[in-house]
Parts: sequence; structure tokens; C-alpha cells
Amino acid sequence: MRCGFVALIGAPNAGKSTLLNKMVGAKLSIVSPKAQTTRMRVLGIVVHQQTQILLMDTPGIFKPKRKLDEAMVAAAWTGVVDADVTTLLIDANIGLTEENLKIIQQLKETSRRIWLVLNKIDKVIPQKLLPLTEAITTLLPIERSFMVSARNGSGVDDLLDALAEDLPEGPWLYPEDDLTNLPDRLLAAELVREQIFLQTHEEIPYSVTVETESFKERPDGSIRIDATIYVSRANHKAIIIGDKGQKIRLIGERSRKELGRLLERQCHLFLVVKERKGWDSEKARLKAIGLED
Ligand code: GDP
Ligand code: K
Ligand code: MG
Repeated sequence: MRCGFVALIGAPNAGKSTLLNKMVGAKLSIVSPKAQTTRMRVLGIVVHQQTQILLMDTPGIFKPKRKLDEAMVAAAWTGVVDADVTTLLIDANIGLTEENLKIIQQLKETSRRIWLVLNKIDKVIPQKLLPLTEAITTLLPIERSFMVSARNGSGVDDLLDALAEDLPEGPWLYPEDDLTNLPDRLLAAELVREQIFLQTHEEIPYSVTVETESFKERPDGSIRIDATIYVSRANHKAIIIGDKGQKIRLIGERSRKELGRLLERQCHLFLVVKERKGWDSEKARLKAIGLED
């Protein structure tokens, strides 16, 4: 038996959350085309060839501006320290940006074992991949490298095979059927937040946090979830509710569908929107989303 931790590290939008979901086979970590969608460390658990692979998704690494940002970037680096293997994800279309060069510099100082994963190969000219791999290997001691598409799954099995063979001998740390360490009520809040990322624009998604107030199983087996969407400004509340409540209805409907899929149960979701100035620097709110101990 083998078991070990793998950190997924990279710039915002490299595809870390998409890759984690693909490897686990469930939507555990929320995904959007916007940077900083992932705020917390999400553990995805995969059993592959008798190895329990513990994948740590992390917020992307970027320059912090507010307390929430600092907590996110710190969470990402903590992931690296705890890992047996760190996979550095790079969007192969974008290549070696300034942002990536900074991450590489910092990885050099913090990580012992680094595997390179070039992602989004479904969108890139194949001739670009080898030179990019070579350029990165001259900057950083890379043990192994992979080329994948987290979106369509190509190359993902090779990465899983390699991890399954490589991780240390030892007992599994989680029950065999667990997919994540996150409680269902936190997953529910995250799926609502994902819809806000997908359905609103500009600064709105960044000003929002979601908390599950209650999560109850009904006698018929369905689940009733009550969640609050906190915004930091009054005019954001109106935008999220939308004209005649259209926006909030759409957010509710889509989140409920995703929730039903993830929990494999019928879900009833009730959302309220509240204004709470400065939630993104409040300890209690950061704690509720898993970013403060
Ligand atoms: P993260 O910020 O690193 O967690 O990145 P996400 O997983 O949230 O993905 C960012 C965006 O890239 C989303 O719109 C994804 O659908 C997209 N994406 C992720 N992986 C791939 C891939 O392999 N191919 C393509 N074409 N898009 C991808
Ligand atoms: K993202
Ligand atoms: Mg992410």
C-alpha cells in the first residue's frame, strides 16, 4: 500500500482545480475563467493502483493586496511544504510569464521534489511543448515532466500512473470511499460561489463570500440547504439579486443542479444575500472559508 500528498501549484488559471476534479472524477474544486476562484486548500482523494493519492489544490500564487489575498497565497505555499511531490502546473499556451518565473524562483527555495505539468495541450501547437519543457528545466530541477489536458483528460492517466508508483509506502490516511476532506456544507457554499464567479462580472465575485447556515437531511432523503451570500457593498447586493430576482434565481438553480450531482441526492437550496462591509478582512469570515485556523 502507498499513500502520499501531491501539491498542485501554479499561477491563477493554470488549470489546477480542473486537473484535481478530473483526477478525482468529481467536481470538488470550483472552476471559472477568473483568477482567484479557488480560495482554500481543497484535498481531492484518488485511489489509483492501490495507492491513495492525496491531491492538494491551492489558490493560485499572485501578489497579495488585501488580507484575504495574503491568506490565499499563504495557503498555497503551505501546500508545498506538506507535499511529497509538488506538481508545477503551467498553461502551455502562456508559457514562461513573469508570474511563472517568480513561482519557479520561490519553488526552488521551498520544494524538494518538483514535477512539471504542462496543461491545456488541447489548445497549443505540439512543437511548442518540448522547447518550453527545456526552458523550464534549465531554471528548476524537474524530476519528471508531463503534458496534459485537464479539460479533455489526455495525459492525465500517465500522471496518475506515475504518482501511484512513486508515492511512499504506507497506510491510507482516509477511508477508501472518501473523495475529499471538505464537509458537504462547505462544498455546498463553494458551488454557490462558483455560480457567482460564472454569472457576475468585474469586482463582484471577489467581493463575495458564501456560508452555509444549515444543512439538513429530510425524511424523504433529500437535503435542504440554507446559505447566505455576503457582499461587501450595498450596490453589489442589488446586482446579485438582479432585475426581479432573475440573477439570484439563476445562481440558485445552477448551484442546486451541481449540488445534486455532487451529493447524488435531491437538493433544496435557499439563498439570501446580506451586506457585510469588510468581510474580507474579518477573521471569523476567513475562518469560515477555511483560511484561518
Ligand atoms: P486554476 O485557477 O489554476 O484552478 O484554474 P481553473 O481550473 O479554475 O481553470 C481556469 C480556466 O482554464 C477555466 O476556464 C478552465 O475551464 C480552463 N482550463 C483548465 N484546464 C484546461 C485545459 O486542459 N484545456 C483548456 N482548453 N482549458 C482548460
Ligand atoms: K480560475
Ligand atoms: Mg483553482
